[in-house]
Amino acid sequence: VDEAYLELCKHILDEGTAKGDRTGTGTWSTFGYQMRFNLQEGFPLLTTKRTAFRLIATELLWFLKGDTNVRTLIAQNNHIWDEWAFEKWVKSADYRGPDMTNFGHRAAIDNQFNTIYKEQMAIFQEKILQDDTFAQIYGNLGPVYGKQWRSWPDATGGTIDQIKNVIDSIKNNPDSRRHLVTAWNPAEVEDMALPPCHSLFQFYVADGKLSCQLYQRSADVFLGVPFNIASYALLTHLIAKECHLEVGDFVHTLGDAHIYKNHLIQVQEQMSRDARALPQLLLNTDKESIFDYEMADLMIEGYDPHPSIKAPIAV
Ligand code: THF
Repeated sequence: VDEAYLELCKHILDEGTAKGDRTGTGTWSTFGYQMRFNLQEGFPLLTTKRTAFRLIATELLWFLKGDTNVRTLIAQNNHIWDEWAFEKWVKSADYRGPDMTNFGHRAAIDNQFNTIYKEQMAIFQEKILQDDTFAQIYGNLGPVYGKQWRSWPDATGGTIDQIKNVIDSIKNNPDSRRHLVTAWNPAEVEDMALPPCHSLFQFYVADGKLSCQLYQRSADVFLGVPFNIASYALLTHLIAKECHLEVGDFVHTLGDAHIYKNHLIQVQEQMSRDARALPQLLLNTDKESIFDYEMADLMIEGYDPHPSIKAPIAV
């Protein structure tokens, strides 16, 4: 896994074009790339830097429950979505604090501003946890993954549960070529705090094994991709178990695959490290349904990575 991932990093550094982006950070970018991970070889959590399985798993369970509010994540000390909710608050008329225009970019380059930003972010997190009304308004990211996966609005005022449907179709018609879930809802993209990066995925059954392919339109290779690989590997394990199948391959197809310019030193550090043995995933075997899993049901065993490498997230 680390080998394929570091090969992607090398490909971008060798072939990438300097490209501006929405966040103003600047990237090295390539278009179109594919990796394949055999899930029988171990759980694909990178070993060349410590990658936080707990954050990946709590995020996936949050998607699967159909939740789109960051309060659930913050309550579990998972802060990977905070910036996108915070942005809604600081742009609203309810916000009275110091100017937070372009906070992500400014926090990364200006220490003094970073201190002020951190204070406001701490206030935001506290209000999300303490104030129900505030959390309902500003914790909600709009119709993002959880909403589209579990309750995509249909044409008659009802909703479609894509996860339930795809599990049923895998169980009842394994050879089908229509085991698809899409988070990219053109009618609702405008209302999302962030349009889905992992936009579409498909399952495939052969020889008693379940494989999954993801089309990811935009891939933040240093911070996002390690999470995305492990997240879809975990999803494939959960669905395979529910459908009484073994796991097959996870195929990861990338659109705009980029390395942010302020992640370059970190990527080079990681490329100098040697891969270690992959860990194993352990699932609590009591749970019948994929919708019943809690964090305590998911465990990683034998994970012995190199140390984590910090980098600023582009907002
Ligand atoms: N925006 C950007 N710019 N990149 C992304 O990868 C991304 N996501 C989600 C939504 N918007 C995105 C959020 N996913 C981290 C990892 C994944 C995220 C967001 C943040 C992160 O900062 N990870 C650090 C620290 C983790 C920690 O708190 O310990 C890391 O070192 O892994 C892609 O779906």
